[in-house]
Amino acid sequence: MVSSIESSVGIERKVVTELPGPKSRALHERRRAVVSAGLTVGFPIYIERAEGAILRDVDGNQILDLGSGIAVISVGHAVPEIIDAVSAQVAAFTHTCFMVTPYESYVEVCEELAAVTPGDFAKTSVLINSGSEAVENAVKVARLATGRQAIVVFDHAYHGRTNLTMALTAKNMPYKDRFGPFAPEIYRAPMSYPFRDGLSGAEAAERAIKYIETQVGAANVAGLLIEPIQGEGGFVVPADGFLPALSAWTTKNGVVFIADEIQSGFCRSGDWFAVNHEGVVPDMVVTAKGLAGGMPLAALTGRAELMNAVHEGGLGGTFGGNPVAAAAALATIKTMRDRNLVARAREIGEVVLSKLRSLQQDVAIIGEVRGRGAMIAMELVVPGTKDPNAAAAKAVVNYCNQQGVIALVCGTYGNVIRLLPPLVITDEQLADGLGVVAAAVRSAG
Ligand code: PLZ
Repeated sequence: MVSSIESSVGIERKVVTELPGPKSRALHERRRAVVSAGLTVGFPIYIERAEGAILRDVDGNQILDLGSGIAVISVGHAVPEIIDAVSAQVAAFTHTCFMVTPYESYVEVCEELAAVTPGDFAKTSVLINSGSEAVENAVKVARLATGRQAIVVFDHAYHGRTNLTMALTAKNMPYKDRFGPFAPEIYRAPMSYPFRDGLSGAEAAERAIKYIETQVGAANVAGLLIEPIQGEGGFVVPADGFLPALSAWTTKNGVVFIADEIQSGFCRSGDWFAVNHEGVVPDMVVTAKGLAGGMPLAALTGRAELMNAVHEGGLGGTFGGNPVAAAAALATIKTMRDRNLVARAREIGEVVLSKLRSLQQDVAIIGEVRGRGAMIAMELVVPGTKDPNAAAAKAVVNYCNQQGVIALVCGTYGNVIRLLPPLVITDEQLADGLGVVAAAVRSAG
């Protein structure tokens, strides 16, 4: 099948032109005339092919991808099993609309979601197109199932760019600025952010719960929505005990606990889901990104009694659970199991943590190194303080880009460098990439 076509993408980082090269620069000029200026311009090298952890651009540069297209390509680029599954599905049929005439792969994806998400109770799912849309559906279902309206979210949260999810997202610029008015009945509680608040998980949970009980009222809360490790907000890992305490509070108060595992899920954190590290079992889980190996697919999975409380026709969408995306998801999940990518994510985490922690010993701009599995970040500060150092973060990413490495910035203050390598990255590629990142940090420091 298609996967047997020999790929010409190498396995090594190789910069052969200035970056961006002449062909990328020409494409970027064309883009300016027709693509909205409202989109972020990350690193404008235009990609023509990719394999494993390497992107090849139109000028023939081979770029090491430590971003995975923002945590999507966890299984790597151009996985033969996914290419085969997608190609076969394209040839069979590409769309019917599951609500009009259904097909097996949608059901199979929901069976897999029920099996891999935490909790051994009956679960049902709805498949949709984007992370934001999955979050929107979680809010719809939580409200309908509880008959309540308030949704509690957290400082530094990122949940999307649609109108409802902008309201759920914390950071104003660039996500929300002048795009309001925003949806009502959204309440933002304080997050556990050990580097900045110094609180234990129990203390931070008590603070959040006190806020909710005094300013919202437990009986008004439909759902508590949280990223178990915050993504865009800065790879904030809450202190141990924070998530279990919140989860216990939701159970006690009839509140739906919704884990946004869009960035942290599907092996990324060194477990199938980041909530598993503390044995937290959410009532609902939202997934997207890594789920379908690069095809657009998202899901809301939850306790059957909540998900099935919705009247027939209350959930859906034209493209949701598209058969090609569903085929990709099945091949992706199988690949994750077959290659034991949970274990590989843990190995990557150990290598990255030890490298960056030793770098922290001799570079004063690293305030903290944190994360789990293949989801590790450095928070950069002004030396001797905890003041965010966004300029250094920008310099580090630019340096990496010039050396042919993709690394991404995140954080409410724009001062966190996050590494999200494909989980199939080789040891050699990882060592090479970390060498570049270390040189970049030294140069910025
Ligand atoms: N929830 C936790 O990480 C997407 C956003 C990139 P969509 N994060 C990348 C950008 O600048 O738009 C994300 C996430 C978490 C929800 C979302 C939203 O997922 O698929 O982008 O809608």
